[in-house]
Amino acid sequence: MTVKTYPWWKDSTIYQIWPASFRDSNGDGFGDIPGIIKSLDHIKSLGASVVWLSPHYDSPQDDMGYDISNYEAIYEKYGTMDDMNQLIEEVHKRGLKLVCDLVINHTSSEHAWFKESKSSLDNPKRDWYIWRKPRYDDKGNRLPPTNWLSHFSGSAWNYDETTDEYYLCLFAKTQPDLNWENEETRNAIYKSALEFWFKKGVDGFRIDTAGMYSKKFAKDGKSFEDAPIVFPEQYYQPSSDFTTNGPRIHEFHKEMFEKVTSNYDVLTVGEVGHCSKEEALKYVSANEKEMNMMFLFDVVDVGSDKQDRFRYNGFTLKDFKDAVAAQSDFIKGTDAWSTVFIENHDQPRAVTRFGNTSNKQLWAKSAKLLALLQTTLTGTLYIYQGQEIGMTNLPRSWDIEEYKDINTINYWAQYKEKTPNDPEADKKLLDVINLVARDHARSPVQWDDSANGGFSTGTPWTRVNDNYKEINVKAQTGDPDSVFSFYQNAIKVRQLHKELFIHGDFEILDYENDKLFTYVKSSADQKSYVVLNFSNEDVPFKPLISGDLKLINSNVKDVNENTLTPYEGRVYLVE
Ligand code: TEU
Repeated sequence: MTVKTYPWWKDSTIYQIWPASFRDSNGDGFGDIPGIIKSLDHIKSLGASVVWLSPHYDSPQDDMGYDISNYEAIYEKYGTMDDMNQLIEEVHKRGLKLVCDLVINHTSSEHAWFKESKSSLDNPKRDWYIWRKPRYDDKGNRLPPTNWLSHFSGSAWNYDETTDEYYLCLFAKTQPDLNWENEETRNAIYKSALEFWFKKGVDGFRIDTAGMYSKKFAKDGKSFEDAPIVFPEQYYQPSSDFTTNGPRIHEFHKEMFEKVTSNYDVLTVGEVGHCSKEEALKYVSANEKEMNMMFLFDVVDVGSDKQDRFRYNGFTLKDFKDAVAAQSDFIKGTDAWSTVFIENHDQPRAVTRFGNTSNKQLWAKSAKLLALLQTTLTGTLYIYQGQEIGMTNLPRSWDIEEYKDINTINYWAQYKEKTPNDPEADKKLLDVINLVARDHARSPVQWDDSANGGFSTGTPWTRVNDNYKEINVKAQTGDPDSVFSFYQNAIKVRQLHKELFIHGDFEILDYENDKLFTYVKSSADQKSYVVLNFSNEDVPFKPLISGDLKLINSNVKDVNENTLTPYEGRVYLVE
């Protein structure tokens, strides 16, 4: 058998921490860095080798830290710089690595750079952000420079009276987009957001909105064009044609690689979302020298409109297979690399969305089924806090007031403005929010069955899921039948057969089957056969491949040769 070696970031399993809801050590109701340090052994025992920490920087928290007011300071509720230095040390002491979040498409409007930029038309930092003059309709009403829609509803431009101009903000009004066209701005970003932390010893970055830095100008090279109308019932329209994968994006990434990231042995993973196979290869082909790997959203967006997650129409298993293939296949035969993930802080809980939480037995079985899927796909594996114990979405019975995410709040408010009295429509939208809102990932991690699930001794900033007594880390640790133990073992199996599961080729065998998801993973000298029953029915089992099948992992105790029970999954070696 050939033994190959790979860069560490390919073979790693990465555990994502979203600090506000991970673990509170001082009873103020917010997760914090000392709470993370206390929990590193849990992460290590899962089998993860890298921790990705969502933004820990100083921030007014309008978008939970993705609105940074100072790249070189810590948000005070999370701790101090000393705590952060200690975290880096404690992570390294355990042989783990630490990857931070790099949010450089925008800053907070509270960042000193923006305060300067906003102060006058001739401030030296004026051009560090994207300012444009208003336009006016026939009646003389002031309008934003374009009809671009914010990802958080309404206009992507915000008017500023001081200078009678609008600034671009593709997310919240308090998240102004930085002007990457300005070289001085780019160098300041490299120094403050990247170098500062590399010098402290962090091992890489998850690069937020990595496809959005280069905006596409109109022919005059300065103004912007209106976006095409895709949602006819509203004025503001998705701007992605002008704001994602733009004309200079690869130049910017190449510069960041050359000037900064290539000087360190670090992991870089870009959140890109959607792009063609050709475009994807530009970002993550090794030869292009931009980033190591990227997150594509095919799987997590399945069933939703790509431009608006709350326009949800459901999906078939075939759609899901397509999505998995899209994220896996683009690297086939290339020097590019990809990622495997099904949850993060922007997504609902996978077991609710893709599994079955109607009873305890199916909940555990389908959470394990998803673990089998994730641990057998090609690329670097990412696991989001709580996924390893099968945490679920928030209960449908909760009121909309329990939802705290700006994305959800703005969307609901805008909907209510247009539709004040329609209980039927309300119910429909609430069903969708209960399925796909970002809030589901953001409820506190359930550590044990004590008050607040052991997350905090104070009042949690956001409500703990009612099911913490049944679903928690303590109950699952050491229980051989738990979802957590299953993840531990599945990660071991993945590591034991790296060539197949981390690096192998992926081929779907039963594309048209609407109950089973069957695929083959192959390396130079081995094959694995994976069959996953995504339905709530017994399905006959007939191997679609020749050779002897040797079972190496499964989520049931007694495997029946001829039948797959509901949500049963099996991983075989083909001999
Ligand atoms: O997300 C960018 C992104 O494209 C999303 O998935 C976003 O959550 C979605 O468009 C909203 O419906 C990143 C971060 O992951 C997210 O948490 C931030 O809110 C966002 O950037 C702004 O920094």
